[in-house]
Formats: sequence, structure tokens, C-alpha cells
Amino acid sequence: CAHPSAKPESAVSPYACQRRTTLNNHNKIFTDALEVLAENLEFCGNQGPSLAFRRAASVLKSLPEALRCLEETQHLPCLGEHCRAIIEEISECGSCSRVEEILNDERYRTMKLFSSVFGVGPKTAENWFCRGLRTFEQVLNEPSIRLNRMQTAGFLFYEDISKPVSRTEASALKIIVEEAVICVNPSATVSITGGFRRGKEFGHDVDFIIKTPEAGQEDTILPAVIERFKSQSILLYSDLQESTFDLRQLPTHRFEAMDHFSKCFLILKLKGEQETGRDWRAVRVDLVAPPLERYAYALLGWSGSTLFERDLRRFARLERGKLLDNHVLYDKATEAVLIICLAVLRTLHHEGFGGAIAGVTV
Ligand code: TTP
Ligand code: MN
Ligand code: MN
Ligand code: MN
Repeated sequence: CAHPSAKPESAVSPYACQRRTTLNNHNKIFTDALEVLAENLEFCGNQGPSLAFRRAASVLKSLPEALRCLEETQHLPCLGEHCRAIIEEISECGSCSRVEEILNDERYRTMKLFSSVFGVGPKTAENWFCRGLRTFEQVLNEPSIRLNRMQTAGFLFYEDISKPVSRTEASALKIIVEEAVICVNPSATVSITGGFRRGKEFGHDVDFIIKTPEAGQEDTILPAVIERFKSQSILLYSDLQESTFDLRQLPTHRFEAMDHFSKCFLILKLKGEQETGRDWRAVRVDLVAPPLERYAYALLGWSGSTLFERDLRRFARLERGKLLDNHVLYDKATEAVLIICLAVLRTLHHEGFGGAIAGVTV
């Protein structure tokens, strides 16, 4: 990607955090294809090349309308020769032969199927594929395979948790989570984060961030909330990850998918009439409880999307000489640790995150 300062004012930024993205994707035929190519590379462990396709798809998603001709891609960042050839092929033929080939590829199809199970990552999916397994039935009947607790829950609730969660269901869950949180700590508050915070209508789970007003409460609240869900008989699965956060920790250069805050990955029972005739469905829920002084960073980090977060950090590092992660913003030149408060974060939301990182001098 070219340096942004070399581009005219109206140019699309190569950083996802500096692009406004509509919820309405006008270039779905292209982005779906690019994402299949990206996913296929991820299944092969090629994270670098995969990222190039993810970036290209993200740029196209930010466009206010559909591409009309290939020339329009000339001035867009992150779209190399390869991506442009794919866009051209789709424009002319309606599909891309390489993408069609992948979609019909046994390895891709099996990896896609296996990794759709909660608790099964690309490593496990590949291991099962290499053993000649192709279906869930074969996996479940293979005596040498011992599923861990997460995978067992993943198979048990597969049908429910692979079905998208709606905004209405997310709102119903917020009431349940809020009730449990307030019951164990009346001064704590709950906010929805993740995809629903970005305005999405559907998600694969519902993410909540808990704010506790006193130091140390962030470590005790999640176990108590889990106990509360258990006593209400709505807890189907829980994986509590205790905090490994250290106030003195400085951000790293590497993009890490997981942060150090106290969090839990849950499957909850959501009551309500279902298409299956049952009166409940299983839903994946994530809770994170950061210490109050790092709340703004955690909220920013958990809002996603993954590429937005990645680019926000890249922007901070390359354009502003600062290191950012879910915990802190660090100025390399002055060696100052910058703590953003929530009020500043709200301003960042209004003015666009990327630009505003520049102005943070708290
Ligand atoms: P996800 O729930 O995986 O993704 P999403 O909400 O954007 O999309 P979906 O609708 O499919 O659920 O993750 C939400 C954000 O949380 C994502 O930006 C990654 C971030 N996250 C952390 O920052 N640290 C962590 O430890 C974890 C588990 C997630
Ligand atoms: Mn490319
Ligand atoms: Mn989510
Ligand atoms: Mn999540």
C-alpha cells in the first residue's frame, strides 16, 4: 500500500481505521470471492498473503456504491494486480475460476466444516482432515479422537450456535446479563460491544463489556456472574479466563488476538419460542471485565472489526510513533504511557479513530 500522504484529500485511506464503512456492502460479489481466497490461505497457515485479500475486501466494503468499471480500482489502496485480475474476471464472467475451484475443493470444504465448530481451530481441523475424516459423524465415531470440553459443547449445541444471533436476541441477552451483573455488584454496568456495537444486524455471538467502579472488582465479578447463570439454569457452557494483566506491561508490536483482561466464553440458554419447536436456543456470549482505568482501551479493542483493530495499531505505530493494544497507548519517543478516558474515546468515535489517535495527549 502506498503512503497516504502521497494521495489527494479525497483518496480512500489504506488504513481501515480511517475509512467510514457502510453496513450495506455494495460490492458483495467481489468481497465474497476475495474472502474465500483469504480463508483458503488461512486454512493453509498463510496468514500474510491472506491479509492482502482481507485488506482488499475491506477497501471494497467501504465504497459508497458498486464498482462500475475496473478503472475505478486504479486509485484504490490495497488492490494489487492479483486482486484487480480477480475483480475483472468476476465483472466479465460473473465468477472467478480460482474461487469456484476452491469452493469445490475437498480440503477447503472439510476445513470450513470442521472449523465451524466452536473450539475447533485450523490446526485441529487440519489434523482431522489429514486422518481422512470428512464429516461430523466420522469425527464423532473415531475412537482415537478425544474432544476437549469446548469442542464437546461445540458439537452438542452446533445447530443453535451456528445460527446467526439477531439484534433482538442480543437485546434480550443484554437484559439477562445486566440483571446478573447488577445482582452481584449493583454499581457495575454492562455495554454491548463487538459486531453489534458496530451496528451489525446479526452476529455469531454477543459480546459484553463490564465496567466496575473499584479496583479489584474486575477479578471477582465474572465468577459471581457465572454462578448466578448457573443458579438460573441458563448456563450451558463456561470457560473463565482469569486476568493476566499487569499495569506495567507495554504494548507489543505483534497483533495479538487475545488480551490479558479477565474474560469468559459462554454458551447461554435464551428463552423464547424457536423454529425447532423448543422454547429456548443456545447462544454464544463473551464477557470481558477490564480494570476501570483501562476500560476505554478494552472497549475500543473489543469493538472490532479485527482488521479495523489491526490497522488502528498499524496507524498508531507507523504514522504516529505510538504503540497501541487493548491495554494501553505508548509513546515511543517520550516513553510516556497514555491513558485515554471514556470521554476522549467518545470524541474519537465522532471524529474518526485514526485521525484522533494523533491528537491524544492525555
Ligand atoms: P468477535 O466476537 O469474534 O467478532 P465480532 O463481534 O466482530 O463479529 P461476530 O458478529 O462474528 O461476533 O470479537 C469481537 C472483538 O473482540 C474483536 O475485535 C476481537 C476482540 N477480542 C479482543 O480484543 N480480545 C480478546 O481476548 C477476544 C477474545 C476478543
Ligand atoms: Mn492483491
Ligand atoms: Mn461478536
Ligand atoms: Mn466474541
